[in-house]
Amino acid sequence: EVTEVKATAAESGEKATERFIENHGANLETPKERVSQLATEVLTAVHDLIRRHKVTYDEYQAVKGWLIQVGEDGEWPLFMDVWVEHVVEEVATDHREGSKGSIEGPYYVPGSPKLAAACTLPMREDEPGTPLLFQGQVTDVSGHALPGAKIELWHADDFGFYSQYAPGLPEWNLRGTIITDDNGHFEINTIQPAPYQIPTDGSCGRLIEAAGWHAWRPAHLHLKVSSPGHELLTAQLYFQGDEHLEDDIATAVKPELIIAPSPKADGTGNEVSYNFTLDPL
Ligand code: MBD
Ligand code: FE
Repeated sequence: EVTEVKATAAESGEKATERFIENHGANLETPKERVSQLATEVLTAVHDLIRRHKVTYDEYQAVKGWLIQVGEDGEWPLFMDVWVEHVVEEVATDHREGSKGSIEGPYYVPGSPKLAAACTLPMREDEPGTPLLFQGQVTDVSGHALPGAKIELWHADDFGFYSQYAPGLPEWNLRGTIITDDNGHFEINTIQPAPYQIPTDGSCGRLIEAAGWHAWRPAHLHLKVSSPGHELLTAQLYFQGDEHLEDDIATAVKPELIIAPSPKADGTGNEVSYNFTLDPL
């Protein structure tokens, strides 16, 4: 029987940090002028804030200790993706005419198992949760179907845990790479994920608690949709009626990304259609 696992900040953070270093090892060559300008503006913003709020020595040392601890907990990927990435995504996709995207978040793993257009995501025999049939089509901005498009789908389980970042889950649980059929269609069987609470026992959790915030993201599906000659679409889909659509800790919800699954006629769970439109490169 499937039971709830306990994920700790230290475990999931350490894995997210390891993964990040594996996938983003190369150093970016950025002109000195740009580095200097951006670094100066960040530091000046901090200096201004210290003056405006008369930040004390005790507060300065507390922040220093907290920053050190974020690294020790491996929570820099989590911190950056929760509180910063949404603005980078906004700037990067500003020009697009096709589907809206959203942030990648800290739990993407490349190379998930390849699946046919009509498929079931890898899951446990008694995977808990409401079954979801998720179907649709991938097209370009003129509405032409994109056969052979790649949809990487990953999401949390019914307890809010991601495979490879929480103990006790099969390696590729609820992760797959789906290839669209000759008409650009896909038809994926999975389960509806649960709302996700970012780890509360690490440094990000300490910040949330100290600030009186909450740690929740609405339930979501993560996707990367791609096809040669088109821009990669990184997106998330959310569920209508979720109590955290309006106060996502990661500020990553857009109205275009909210789906409303309805009960299937045969009573075996829910179904929903969603189409993806990819911009040309
Ligand atoms: C998640 O699952 C997520 O998608 C983001 C953005 C941050 C933390 C956990
Ligand atoms: Fe997520």
